[in-house]
Amino acid sequence: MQIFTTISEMRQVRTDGLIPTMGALHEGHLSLVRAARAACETVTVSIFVNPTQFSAGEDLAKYPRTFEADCELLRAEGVDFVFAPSASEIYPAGAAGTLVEVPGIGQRLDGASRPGHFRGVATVVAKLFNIVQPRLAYFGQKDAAQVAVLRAMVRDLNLPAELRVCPTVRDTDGLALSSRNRFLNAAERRAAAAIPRALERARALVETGTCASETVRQAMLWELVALKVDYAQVVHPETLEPVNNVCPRALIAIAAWAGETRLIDNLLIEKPR
Ligand code: PAJ
Repeated sequence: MQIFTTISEMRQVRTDGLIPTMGALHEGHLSLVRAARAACETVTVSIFVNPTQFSAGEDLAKYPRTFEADCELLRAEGVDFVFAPSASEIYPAGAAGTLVEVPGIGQRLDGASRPGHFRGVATVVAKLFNIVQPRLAYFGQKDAAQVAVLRAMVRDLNLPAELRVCPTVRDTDGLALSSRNRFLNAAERRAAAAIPRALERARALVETGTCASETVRQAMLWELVALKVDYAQVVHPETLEPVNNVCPRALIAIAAWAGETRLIDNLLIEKPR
C-alpha cells in the first residue's frame, strides 16, 4: 500500500475506485472499502479532515485523528493507495478559493442545521474527483443527505465518476457506526439507541400501512423524548424536500444530540406502489 500526501504523487497512479473519508475508520468505512475492493482493480482511500465542512464552533479540532491505525486497517483490506494530503495542499488559496454550492438540496436537513456544511463537502469531493479521477466513488447511505447533494453535483457538473451507495453498518444496539460515537458516555450511548428504535418504529408503521408523514414523525418523536432532536423529517430522497406521504418512496431522516454529540441516521422507504 502506497501513501501519498501530494497531488502530484496521487496523479501518477490510476485509480478505479475511490472512498473519500475523514479517517478515524470503523467497520462502516471498511464496508465501503470491501465493496470497492470487490468491484475495482485499484482502490484509493482518501483521509482528509476537511476544514471547509466544519463551521466555527464545530468539532474540527476535536475530530478524532487515528492515522496510523487507519493505515493498518486499510493495509489489511488490500487497499492500493492512501491519499492523505495536508489542508494547504488541498486549499492553497485558503478561504479565498473556488467553492461548489448545490443550491436547495445543500440547504436542507444537515445543510439547514449546519449552514455551509454541504458547500464544504461538495467542494472537497469535487476536488478529490479531479485529483484522483476514479471511475467509481463509494459513499455510505448513513449520510443520506450527503449522497443527495453529491448526486446533484455529479449530475450538474457532468462529473465522470459514478456514485455507489452502501448500506449503513450498525452496532449491536442498532446505533449507526460513527467516528463520533466514541464521544458518548454510557448514559448517552443508551439514550442514543432511541434513534435506530425510532426508525424501526417508523418502518413498522409503514409496513402496516401508515402513509401519512406526520403520523410517522410523531411516533418517532415519542421514541426520541430523551434526546434533543435537531430534525426528524420525512423527505424526498433526491430533493430532500418534505413530503406529506411516506408512500411509495421517502427518506426518513433524524438528527439528534446525545449530550454534546450530534448523531444522524435515516431509513429509506422504497415500496412498490
Ligand atoms: P466520513 O464521515 O469519514 O465518512 C466517509 C464515508 O463513510 C461516507 O460516505 C459515510 O457515509 C460512510 N460511513 C460513515 N459511517 C458509516 C456507516 N455506519 N455505515 C456505512 N457507511 C458509513 O462523510 C465524510 O467522511 C465526509 O463528508 C467526506 C465525504 C469524506 C468529505 O469530506
